[in-house]
Amino acid sequence: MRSATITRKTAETDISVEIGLDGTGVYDNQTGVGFFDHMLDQLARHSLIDMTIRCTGDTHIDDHHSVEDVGIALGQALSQALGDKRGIRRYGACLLPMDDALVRAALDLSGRPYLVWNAEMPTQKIGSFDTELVREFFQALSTHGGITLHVDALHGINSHHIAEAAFKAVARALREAVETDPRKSDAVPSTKGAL
Ligand SMILES: [Mn+2]
Repeated sequence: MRSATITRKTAETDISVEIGLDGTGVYDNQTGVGFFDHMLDQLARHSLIDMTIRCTGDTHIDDHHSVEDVGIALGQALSQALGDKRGIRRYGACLLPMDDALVRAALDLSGRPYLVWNAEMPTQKIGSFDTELVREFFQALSTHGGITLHVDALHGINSHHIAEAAFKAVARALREAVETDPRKSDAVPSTKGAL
């Protein structure tokens, strides 16, 4: 199985991330931020990437460092597990509805980090969770995973639904992109020969 384990410790957070790309979406995520755990569970479940994440962070300040740093560590884990990217489909996209929310995610495991984010939430908070942290997470994931990532909320009136649809859409797109292409399982999917 293509897998990776990343541990990352700073003055702000202490994180471990274990993933298996060829999994079944088994997850056990405990970050100290309840809503974020719920989102990471969706990411694992719908990407079919097995995922175990632990984070002890300075949530007495706010959730920012924990969410951002888990994004960094998960991005590093994805990059490591993908290795030279031989045989992968590379691209993935998903148009995902969740009640009022409709979110489109398109991504390229290009090695070139780029985030286009057009998914503003109508409220500042979901429970105690700052909605602006959803973008922070995907920015960190894109940067450290080497992922070109476009996320557009085409519709939505409920912040919980928009955020959850974004995580599910990215999960579905990731599932497609990391999967092995049986028609070209021995080649790196680039005319440059490297990603
Ligand atoms: Mn939910």
